[in-house]
Amino acid sequence: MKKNLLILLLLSSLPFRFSIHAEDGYELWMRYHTISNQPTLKEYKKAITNWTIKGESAIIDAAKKELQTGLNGLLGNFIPETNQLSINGIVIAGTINNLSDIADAALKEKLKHLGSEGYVIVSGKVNKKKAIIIAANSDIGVLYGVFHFLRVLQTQLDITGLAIESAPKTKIRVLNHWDNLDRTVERGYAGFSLWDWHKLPDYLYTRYTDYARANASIGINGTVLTNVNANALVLTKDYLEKVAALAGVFRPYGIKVYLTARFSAPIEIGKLKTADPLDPDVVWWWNEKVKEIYSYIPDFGGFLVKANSEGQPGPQNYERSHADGANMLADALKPFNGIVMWRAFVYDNNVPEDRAKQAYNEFVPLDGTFRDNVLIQVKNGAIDFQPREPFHPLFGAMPKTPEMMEFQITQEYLGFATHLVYLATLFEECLKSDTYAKGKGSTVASIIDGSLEHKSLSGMAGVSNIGTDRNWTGHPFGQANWYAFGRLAWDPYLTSGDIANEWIRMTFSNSENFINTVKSIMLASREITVNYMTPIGLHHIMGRGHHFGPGPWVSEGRPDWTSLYYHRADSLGIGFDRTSTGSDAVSQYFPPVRDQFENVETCPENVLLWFHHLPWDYKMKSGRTLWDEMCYKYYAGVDSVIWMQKEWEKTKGLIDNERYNQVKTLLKMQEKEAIRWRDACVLYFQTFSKRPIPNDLEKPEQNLDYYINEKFYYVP
Ligand code: GCV
Repeated sequence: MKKNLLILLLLSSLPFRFSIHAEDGYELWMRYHTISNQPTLKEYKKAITNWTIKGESAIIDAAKKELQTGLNGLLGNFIPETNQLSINGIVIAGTINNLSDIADAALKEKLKHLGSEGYVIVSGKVNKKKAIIIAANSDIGVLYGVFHFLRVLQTQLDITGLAIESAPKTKIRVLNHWDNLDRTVERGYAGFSLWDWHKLPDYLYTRYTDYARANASIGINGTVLTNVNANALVLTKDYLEKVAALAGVFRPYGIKVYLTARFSAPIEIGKLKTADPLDPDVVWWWNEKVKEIYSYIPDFGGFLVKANSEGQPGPQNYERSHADGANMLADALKPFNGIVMWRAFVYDNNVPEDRAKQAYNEFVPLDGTFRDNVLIQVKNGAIDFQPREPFHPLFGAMPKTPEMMEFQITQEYLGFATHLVYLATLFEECLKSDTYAKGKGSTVASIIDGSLEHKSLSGMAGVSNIGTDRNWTGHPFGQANWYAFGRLAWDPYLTSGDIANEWIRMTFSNSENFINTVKSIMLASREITVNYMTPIGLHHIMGRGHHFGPGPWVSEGRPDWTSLYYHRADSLGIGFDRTSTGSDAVSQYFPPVRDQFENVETCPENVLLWFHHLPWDYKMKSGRTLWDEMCYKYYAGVDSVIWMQKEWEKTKGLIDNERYNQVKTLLKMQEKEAIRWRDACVLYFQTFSKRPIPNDLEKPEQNLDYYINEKFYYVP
């Protein structure tokens, strides 16, 4: 007994950073391990001796809990809550109303411009004593401010002269879970769905709370719980009770719940004969359904809808338009302040038109006909979350309609959860693209944040990569993509480098050595993946259905689900001609972007084959032929994965062994898969080019048949 006690005492006296549990990644970027840099720790301890958060609400309770946990962990000892304001080193947080005694005019003025979710964090004096003040206009602003303050400490910034002001630039910042009610996740690679529908509404895992904490910490304020390939069952009473239970867990973290609405629900669960959006019975049914939903979830956010796409029902089944469908739902939601996120991801295999053009063709004529609580949710590119796509031509083409971004965080086309691909660079590339919708400077970011057309409704959605895996995302670096999505939804003008810097510090270490190495891996990783998968603008050449691994030979089934449709390789050359002599998709872009893509000389080489069908001996800027360039890109992709491994090995000993080894193993797997991509693609395209692989490149070990005949069973 005595011996056990001694061991316990010994263990509890160890600093937090030598945590006795394995580093399994569960804590994400909210690790709050004690700061190991002694001078910084000393400085922080001097500056932070006590804390208080004014106000009373579930959100304020969440903020208190977070601040208490965060400070205790980071500073390595208990930091007490106090009511005494005349002490040095107090952190004081609250809404401006609750801080009116201590807030000066300047602080009040600042908050006037920061809206309902913004906050300020300032170093100042209260009762002549040094204090740090976190002030906001609302409780949720206080919680966001607390998370930001903890981030400042986690990333070890100077806290002597804090003068932070922050407010989200977009209004709706949501994760889209493609989670089914049987707990499978469409395109999910991190286990099963977090939502344990069977045990809901009674059993509430602490993971639900940690999910909400993680989202709130990066400013995400909504979650669509269910798959866009929707099941009407979730709209029935039994499920609404379960949804309400989840909403109850998320509410203290400012996260609203949304559901996907299956357009045919009035037939499937309402026993109506039709789902025609103009039919009075259908309108009545949705109105009653929406009322029922709000009786369970008073702050329900609204619906996300995939209609008339990939077999999903929609208004076009009744010869009605997307606007007819969206408006009918919007009218039902309007009295409750709910919104509709109507997806623009539509294409029809019966339409002989280039798939890349269809969304634009369908939606642009509807501009101005949507209700004011409808947003059109547009994928970043016109095809489907490819490793590289030019930005979607719909951005900026519907000036009267709020357009929100849909990014895919889960790596459906980027190697699932075995490839380290930091997606913030992809997100940033798209957000920074200039659409020229209203002349120079009409970036995608300025469209989706509503600033270009002065829209009050704006938003960003991210298709979640989260599941029941202990570390949430399967690959430890998948966490960075969740993190980056949230940060960019809050501020689409942040850079991927700055976001990586924050995330690495909070998730792994503040060691400069470690940060520099890992940041360079992260920032290069997406281009590396493009190189070994789809260089020079190739796209959609993944394995059939599951999209795992290469499948440039995929040729059966509906044409726009084959690879041949996209790469169009033949004996003369390769690429999809989308210029005015081809499908003319370029005409959907504003000039001068249209002209830039149209002209083979000015078209960026990284999207060349997206827009042009070019001969194998076409001269690239490097002086090489197109064929040789393609080979070199594929080989460079694999070489770079080997480089990533070597870089990662330099970090041994700088972080815990568990995560170090996990990433090491995954990088090895990534190399294997990159080789498969390279060899399969080069061998396949060689059957058309009839040219040799350049002499200085090693030859593939297997032949093409080997790759074509490889079978992957039960791919997630
Ligand atoms: C949810 C792609 C994916 C589908 C997904 C669809 C969509 O086609 O492969 O799994 O369906 O996009 O975004 O609706």
